[in-house]
Amino acid sequence: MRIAITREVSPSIGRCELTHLARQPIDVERARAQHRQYEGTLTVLGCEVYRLSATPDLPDSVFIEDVAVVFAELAILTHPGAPSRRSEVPAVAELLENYRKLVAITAPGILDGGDVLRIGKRVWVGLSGRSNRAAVEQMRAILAPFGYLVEGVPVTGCLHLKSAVTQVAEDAVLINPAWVDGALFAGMDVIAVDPAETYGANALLIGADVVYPTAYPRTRERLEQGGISVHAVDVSELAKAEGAVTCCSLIFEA
Ligand code: CIR
Repeated sequence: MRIAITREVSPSIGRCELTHLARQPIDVERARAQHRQYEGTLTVLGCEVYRLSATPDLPDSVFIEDVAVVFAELAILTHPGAPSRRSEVPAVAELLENYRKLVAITAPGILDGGDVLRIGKRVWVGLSGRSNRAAVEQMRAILAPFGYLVEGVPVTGCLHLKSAVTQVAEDAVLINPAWVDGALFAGMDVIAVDPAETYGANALLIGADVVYPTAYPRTRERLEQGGISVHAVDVSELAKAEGAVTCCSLIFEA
């Protein structure tokens, strides 16, 4: 069974962390409606969706990807780079422990799940404002017994590694080459975002389908021309909080 854990949009999302965007008012009801449609798409793609509730003290908790990284063998709880997000972890841990053994990243390591890209047994970790080398070392030690190769990757100009690159097919990635070096993915098909769609590299691969924001039609066309099946979702309200499609769920096989 494929499970997707999501977390309700907090009533205080307007007080979210912001790094690259100027603060704009966020319509909570609209964000919630978009989030429910996103969950509906996950259901259509075969996920059993479990939604955790949110509280006003956790403005960013809808971006659940950042607090855990789930592997087949275990789950890693992160130590989020933004201190305001560290209290998001316990509720997610409580649910995840039903499915996986849990291991935690600890200080001085900082890690956001948005910086972790896993393809097969390779794991790239963005060295961003939210994740550091100490966390990469901890991940390497945790994952080495299972044969994963963990590599720290410089990321510039964006929040997380997965703002710059995501997997869109078994052997293809979608990247913004201004933010991450495409040479890292030698041997795979590398599809670049349309230059006018800077934030368009974040896509969520589920099976052979891709969940993708409606905001980037030109890049979407590139994906479809590459034979990729795209399910478009409007996440414009969540994008004001610097969120996109990978960050709103934790997806794994039970
Ligand atoms: C933050 O800055 O932490 C949130 N406002 C946005 C997090 C988005 N997370 C993600 O893309 N993985």
